[in-house]
Amino acid sequence: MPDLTPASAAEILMAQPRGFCAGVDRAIEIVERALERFGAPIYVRHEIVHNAYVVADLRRKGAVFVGELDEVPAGATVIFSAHGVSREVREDAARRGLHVFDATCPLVTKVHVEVSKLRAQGCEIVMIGHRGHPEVEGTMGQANGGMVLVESVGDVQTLQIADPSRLAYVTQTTLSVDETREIVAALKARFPDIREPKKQDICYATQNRQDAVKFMAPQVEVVIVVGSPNSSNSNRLRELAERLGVPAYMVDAPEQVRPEWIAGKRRIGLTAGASAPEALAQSIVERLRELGARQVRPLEGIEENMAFPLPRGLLPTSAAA
Ligand code: 0O3
Ligand code: SF4
Repeated sequence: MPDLTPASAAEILMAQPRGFCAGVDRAIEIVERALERFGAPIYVRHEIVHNAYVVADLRRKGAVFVGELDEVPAGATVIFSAHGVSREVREDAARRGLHVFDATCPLVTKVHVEVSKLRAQGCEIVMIGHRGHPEVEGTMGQANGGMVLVESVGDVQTLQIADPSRLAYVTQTTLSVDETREIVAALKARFPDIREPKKQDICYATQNRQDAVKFMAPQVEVVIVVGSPNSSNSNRLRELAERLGVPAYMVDAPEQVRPEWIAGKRRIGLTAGASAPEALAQSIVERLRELGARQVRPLEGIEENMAFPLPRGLLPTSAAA
């Protein structure tokens, strides 16, 4: 019989860091500033970041989210999401005469630049990532062929490479650090000359949020991750907690927290993916309090101070000159 007593006196441990990264902060600010400067509607190709709360908030303010550019009227303003776009999408926007602001995270753009350079040097490129994810489509769309996707160690074994002496790999920025290490080890075992990024493509925010879960998980009996179902980095946080032996759930609205998840638990860990706003995390804390949790304790962890500049056309007018 499961223990269904309320989480009375349970303590909530808050992971540090959690929530918004610099790329997400910048992407949302780009949409907000474009709305202020040009007025609604502002079109956004794909969800600006993978969070239902953020998307609903911007929609209320006048953003119109579209799947593809053919849904955008000629001459309108369109913003590319933080996950980046292929060259084809960029060229299509130019052909349609759209006014573009690019909210691609600079750390995703860095991988795009690397792909272009490697292709110019004649390298074939293995991309480690998740099929169908917009970042993977954008990054693989920087090359005209010559790239192959691997999602697992198993995929590495079946790779067909024309010239293993001219081979490199890049990765999605939001992958599991540990799983990627295993895939890279398999790649190096099969292709000892494979070139690797100078600094890993998994970004600082992904690394820090996973490290924070590793620190938090042994101290709690259940982990709640604030994040939407299509958020890759949020899913990786939930999986990581489970791999560390702690039951973990992902939610993007307070009413999704089920009483039985926390019944009888004395310590509840809370974290949030890079696209989940702190206001949403606090609404989950409120829900946990309603269910009987008492104290909230922020854990120690890295203080992030990364910030990326806005595109020129959206700077305050005095700074844009
Ligand atoms: O890439 P992911 O699904 O994790 O995207 P999110 O949830 O929107 O988070 C921001 C990360 C990003 C834009 C790509 O690095
Ligand atoms: Fe950029 Fe990393 Fe945030 Fe993605 S998770 S938007 S790469 S900082």
